[in-house]
Amino acid sequence: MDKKIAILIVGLVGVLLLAQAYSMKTKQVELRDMYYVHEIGKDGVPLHVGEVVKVRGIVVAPPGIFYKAIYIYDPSVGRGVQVFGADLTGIVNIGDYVEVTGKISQYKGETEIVISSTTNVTVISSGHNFKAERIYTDNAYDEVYEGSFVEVCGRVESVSTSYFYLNDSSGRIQIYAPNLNIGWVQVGMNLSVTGIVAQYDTSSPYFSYYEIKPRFQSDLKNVSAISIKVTMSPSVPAANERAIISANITSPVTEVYLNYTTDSWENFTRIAMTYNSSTGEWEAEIPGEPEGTLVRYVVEAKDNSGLWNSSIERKYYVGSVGIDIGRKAPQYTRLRIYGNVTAKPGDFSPTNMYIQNSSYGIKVISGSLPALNYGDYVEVVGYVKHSRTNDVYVVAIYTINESSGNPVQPIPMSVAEANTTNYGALVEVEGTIVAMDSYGFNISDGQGNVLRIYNASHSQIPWLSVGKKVKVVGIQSQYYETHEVMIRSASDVTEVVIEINPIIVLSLMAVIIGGMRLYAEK
Ligand SMILES: [Ca+2]
Repeated sequence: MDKKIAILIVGLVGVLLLAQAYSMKTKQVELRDMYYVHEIGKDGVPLHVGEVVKVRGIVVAPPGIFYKAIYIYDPSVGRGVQVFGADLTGIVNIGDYVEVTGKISQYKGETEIVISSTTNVTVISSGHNFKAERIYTDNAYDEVYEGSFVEVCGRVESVSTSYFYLNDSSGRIQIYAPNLNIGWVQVGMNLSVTGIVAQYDTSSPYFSYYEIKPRFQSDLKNVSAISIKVTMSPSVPAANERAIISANITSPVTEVYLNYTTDSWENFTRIAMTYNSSTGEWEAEIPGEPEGTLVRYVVEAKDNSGLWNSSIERKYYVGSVGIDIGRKAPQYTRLRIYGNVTAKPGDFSPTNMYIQNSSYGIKVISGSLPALNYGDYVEVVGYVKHSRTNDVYVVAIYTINESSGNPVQPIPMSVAEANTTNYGALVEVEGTIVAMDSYGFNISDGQGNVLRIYNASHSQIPWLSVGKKVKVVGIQSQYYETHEVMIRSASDVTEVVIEINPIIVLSLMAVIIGGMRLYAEK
């Protein structure tokens, strides 16, 4: 090889390597929400394990309680995560709002953010008020609550040296407190426990052994055995409309309060509830709030022996919110959403459908859906549910068909984009069939990206075969690690006939004829 050319090649390779090193160094670490951090695959391992991310939250378990770990909690979504790896004593305090840069990891089934140095944590602001979300004991035995800061109340079922079981009759949860004094805890006691939902599961798939870890001795309290059930009217108040909260309490009580907040318990209002002798319930009003406000409330009552207990925390969005907001709402938040029907009841199941507004869609589940057509504009009132499969949907309290409309135009999307996002929307993708099975088929874009097409409607499409290029319309969805497009009927799949450009054909013919002539002339 010519020496000059060799030097040139070496120089070029050097420049390329430098450019790559530079781009890696300057690669932006993305700020991610707690939903992203907690996305898992069907083995229970975080989908984004090994990825370096930024997350923000309030320190609810400070350094020194769980060895080198702290817990941060984002009250706006009701999710938190363990931060592990460097001793943060003297760096962060309880109530600090912090930004953490670290690697998504997992230990014994629990998702964590691993930091390598104290410089990976920055305190944004300090002295925040926060409150554990009061949930059912059975809620805590769920991947969806892992890392959350919660309070449960129930009856002690059994006691061991370092843990005990608590049950409010929804299902028991282990309270793991090896560093606290629990010698006084006895079977039959009614206790309130505040702490972190954690997991200690030693084998895959990681869907067992959830527990609550109280932080301080004061996180364990004797409470009343009374049960407080709350209802709200209307189901979701309109903008500036007051909500009437009613509490049904099983036993005589001396004091009843409604606590509510519009800023995730940074500040809250406490109102004495009044007894309505005609209904036998305690009542108070939450005043009207602006459209889109997220309101949280809890009812607290004191029994004859001076012990307190509380209701489950309830949440609602005032007025209506966009489907994009609804998809990120905390677990069990009540809301009103509007959208056009993209998958009718019966397409996938008689008890579900999909609606969409702008680029976002969502599944709606109900045992009594009206007869609907594509494009119908509907109002849905219900509550949001996140599932560990990374699916999110609304369980409808009621659905009203507002008006008929034109079917939604599918959003054109590449195979690669459909494989990395989930908007719950009606999309259109194109690719070549590379595999088929009884539940659907896979398409490829020819550039290494393969997308699952799920035949959720069990449609008969006999003409499909491997190698055919197809255009697919369907609902974009996610099931654990699998991103997929769900077809609604056989007509959602059409064959793409490879068109022959006449100009190219003519040019090719001209070249061939020219070549033949040249050959003949020789
Ligand atoms: Ca887990």
